[in-house]
Amino acid sequence: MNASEVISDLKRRFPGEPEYLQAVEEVLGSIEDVYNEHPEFEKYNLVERLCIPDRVFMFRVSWVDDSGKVRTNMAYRIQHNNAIGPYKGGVRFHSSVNLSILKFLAFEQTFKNSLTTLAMGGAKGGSDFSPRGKSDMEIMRFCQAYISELWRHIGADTDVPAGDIGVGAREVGYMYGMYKKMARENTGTFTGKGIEFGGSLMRPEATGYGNVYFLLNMLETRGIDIKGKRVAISGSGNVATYTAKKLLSLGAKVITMSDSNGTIYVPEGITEEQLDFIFTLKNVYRGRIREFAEEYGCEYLEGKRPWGCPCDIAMPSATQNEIDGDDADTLLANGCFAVSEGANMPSTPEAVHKFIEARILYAPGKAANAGGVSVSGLEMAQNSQKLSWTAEEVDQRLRGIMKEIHNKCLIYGKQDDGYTNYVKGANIAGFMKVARAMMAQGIL
Ligand code: NDP
Ligand code: 2IT
Repeated sequence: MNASEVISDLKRRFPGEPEYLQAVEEVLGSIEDVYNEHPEFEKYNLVERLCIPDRVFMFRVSWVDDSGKVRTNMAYRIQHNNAIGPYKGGVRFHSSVNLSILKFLAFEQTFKNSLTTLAMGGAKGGSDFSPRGKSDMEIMRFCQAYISELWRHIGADTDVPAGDIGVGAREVGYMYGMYKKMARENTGTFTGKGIEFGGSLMRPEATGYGNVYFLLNMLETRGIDIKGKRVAISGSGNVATYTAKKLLSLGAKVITMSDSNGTIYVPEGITEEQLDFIFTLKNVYRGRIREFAEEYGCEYLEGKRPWGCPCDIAMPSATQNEIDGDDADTLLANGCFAVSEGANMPSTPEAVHKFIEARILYAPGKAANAGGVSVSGLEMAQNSQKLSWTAEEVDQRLRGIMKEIHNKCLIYGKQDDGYTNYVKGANIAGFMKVARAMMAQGIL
C-alpha cells in the first residue's frame, strides 16, 4: 500500500481514534517524497507495519480508595515499534486517557526516539486514573495495582516506562518499587527514578531545558537573541516549570503559565521567586495556578489558554491540541515569531499549517521535547554501567543531542526558498532510521 492508501485503510479500521489518525496523517503527509524514492518500502508494506503498533496491552486495574470503596480504571501499554531499540516511553495518568491518545503518543514516540541518536524504540502507557485530589496512599495503591499486571511485559532490555502527564518522580518510585518486587531484579526498568536508586541527574529538567536548547538553535539561524523576549508557556507541570527556569536564567520574560482551569498573565515576566512559588505550589501542595494569582495579585484568565496574551515566542507545554487554528491566528497577529513545542502534538493540523505558511520558526514536539526521553536514554546507559554521571556531563550531552536533532531537521527540512520546515525535517529524519532498521530485519 502507498501512504494515502494506508491512511484511508487506518481510518476505516480505527474510526474512533481521532488523535491516533491525526498523528499518523501528519507524519505520512510529510514523508511522501522520500517514500516514493524507495519502491522497496511499498513492496515490504513498510508504512502500514510502522503505523500499527506491534502490540497493545489493555486491562482493568482495581484498587481500594481511602474510604474503603473498590475502584476500577482502564490501563494500557502500547508497544509500538522496537526496530532500533527496546520499547521506551512514558506513562500518563489523566482522566482523558484512552486507546487513541496512547496510540498517538506511542506512534510519535517512535519517531522522536529515533531522532535522539540513542537506541530506543517507541512505547506509551497509562490509565484514565486521575491523580487529582487523591491521597499519597491512594496513588501508591493505584501504581502498585497497575504494575502488578504490567510487570511481566516490561524489562530493562524489553520495555522501559517513564513519566508523562500525572506521572512524576513519586509515581515512578511507587511503580518501580512494585516492579522490582515482582520481577526480583534491580536493573533500572524505569527512567525518571529517584537519584538514590538509579535516577539520572538532570532528568527532571531535561524536557524543559532541552526545549529551550532547541529554541536557541532555531533562533540562532535567524540571529535572534532570546534576552528580553516575551515567552508564553502553557501548563505548570514538569515540562512547563523547567522551561520557565531555563528561560529566566537566559534573561527571557515568562509572561504566562496555566493549568486546565486557567492562565496567569504577568506582562512584565515572572520572577525567580515567583517561579519557586509555582514549583512548591505544584509539587508540594498540588495546588492550582489560580493560587499564584491570589498570592501575587496578577491577572488570572479563568478558563482561558495563554494564546491571547501578546508574546514573541510560544512554548505549549500542557497537552495535545491546545493551540487551534484561531489561536494560531491570534499568536501570529500579535507578532509571535517562534513556537517550540514542549507538549506532544499541542498544535492542531490547522495551527501547524498556519505557522508554516507564515514562515515562522516552528518546532514540532517530536524534535523540541525529545530532551526528556534523551536523558531517559542516558539514565538507561548509566544503569547499565552501574555508574552515575555528573549533572554537567548529562547537561553537556543533552545540549549535544538537541543540536544534533536540530541539524537533522535542517538537513531534511530545508526548502528551496531557504525556509526550514522542521515538521518535514523531523518526520523524514525520524522515519528513515526506523525504516532502514525495519527493512534490514525482515518482515516481522
Ligand atoms: P505534568 O503532569 O507535570 O503537567 C501537566 C500540565 O499540563 C499541568 O499544568 C496540567 O494542568 C496541564 N494539563 C494537562 N492536561 C491538560 C488538559 N487536558 N487541558 C489543559 N491543561 C492540561 O505533565 P508534563 O509536564 O510531564 O507533560 C506536559 C506535556 O509534555 C505533555 O504533553 C507530555 O506528553 C509532554 N512531554 C512530557 C515529557 C516529560 O518528560 N515529562 C517529555 C516530553 C513531552 P492540570 O493540573 O489542570 O491537569
Ligand atoms: O513524551 C515523552 O517523550 C515522555 N513523556 C518521556 C518518555 C521517557 O521515556 O522519558
